[in-house]
Amino acid sequence: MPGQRIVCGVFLYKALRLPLTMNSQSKATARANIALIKYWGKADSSMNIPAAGSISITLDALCSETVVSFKESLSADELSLDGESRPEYVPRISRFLDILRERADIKTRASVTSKNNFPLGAGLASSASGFAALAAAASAALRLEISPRELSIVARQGSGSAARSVFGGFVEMHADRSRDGEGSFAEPLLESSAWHLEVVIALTDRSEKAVGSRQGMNRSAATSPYYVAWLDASAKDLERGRDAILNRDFKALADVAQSNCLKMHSVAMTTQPALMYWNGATVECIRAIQKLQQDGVPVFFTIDAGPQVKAVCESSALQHVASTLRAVLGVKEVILSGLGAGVEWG
Ligand code: 2P0
Repeated sequence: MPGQRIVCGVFLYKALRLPLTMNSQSKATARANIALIKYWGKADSSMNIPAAGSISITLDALCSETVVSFKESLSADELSLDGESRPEYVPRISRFLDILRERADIKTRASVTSKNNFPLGAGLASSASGFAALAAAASAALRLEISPRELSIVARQGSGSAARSVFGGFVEMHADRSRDGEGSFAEPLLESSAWHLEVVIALTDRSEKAVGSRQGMNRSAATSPYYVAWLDASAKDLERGRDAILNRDFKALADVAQSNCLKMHSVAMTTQPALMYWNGATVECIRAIQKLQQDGVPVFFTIDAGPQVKAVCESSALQHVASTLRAVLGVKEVILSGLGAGVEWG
């Protein structure tokens, strides 16, 4: 049950009260997710509450593995990301760890070591898997007794999409700004084993994007003439997306996911200055997928804040979709992924 404390399975964590000073280490893994009904805009920046709900699928193939070590010997938090020290990200990580330190009533600094098996900042949801893994590892290292829902609320404060990566399969994120953000959490909608979908990610550019999602969505809210219409449409799209998933209706999910993706990018493109996340190969991938659809192949596209195209398909179409996208000019690599699990410890 969402409201229960964590007492079993991967969420097993016994509350061992530690002294207020401590040296303690834990490791957690979280997977990236891609939104089929997207989050683009905040209701409250200080608590990082989204302006609308969202629905995602958690991907098996894209992982962040994070070790957090609280050490009395440290005078400041430190971060190693894929083998490199990244001091520019430390202030954001420190603010996030402060939420958990306050809960645990300690001030001890932490060393954070995170490894990702995919490019960061390229529209592949690295902040989602990264902050979900960080929240899980840090709360375990601090021996906090925390429910999956509470973990999702904590992860949201690091990155909105991270709230969804706490869970596996099909996940819905709620956008309730009341009760100090306690109503804004993700929860499972359908287990991955209940509907076998596959994802083909066409990588068209591995470099980090010029404008990050956070800055981009805030700019869209301030300047796009379509922002209010986008939020209005989100409520209906959420309902359609949720129904399609619960009914395992591929055609209905394809229709609403593609339409929602294009609405989000219409808002991005009409932001000032324009947020043009696509490149030429992105457009060619969309055309290739539209051609497959005309030929009756069960596939649809979605694109996040970057130039990569994610093609979601039924299992029977996986090899056909993968070979089609691999052949598109400008596609550098395709990554195949099934749907994956939520956070795991150890
Ligand atoms: C999503 N994206 O729903 C949408 C689609 C990008 C495009 O969630 O400011 O990195 O850290 O809460 O979570 C990216 O936004 O933003 C995102 P913050 P986040 O997946």
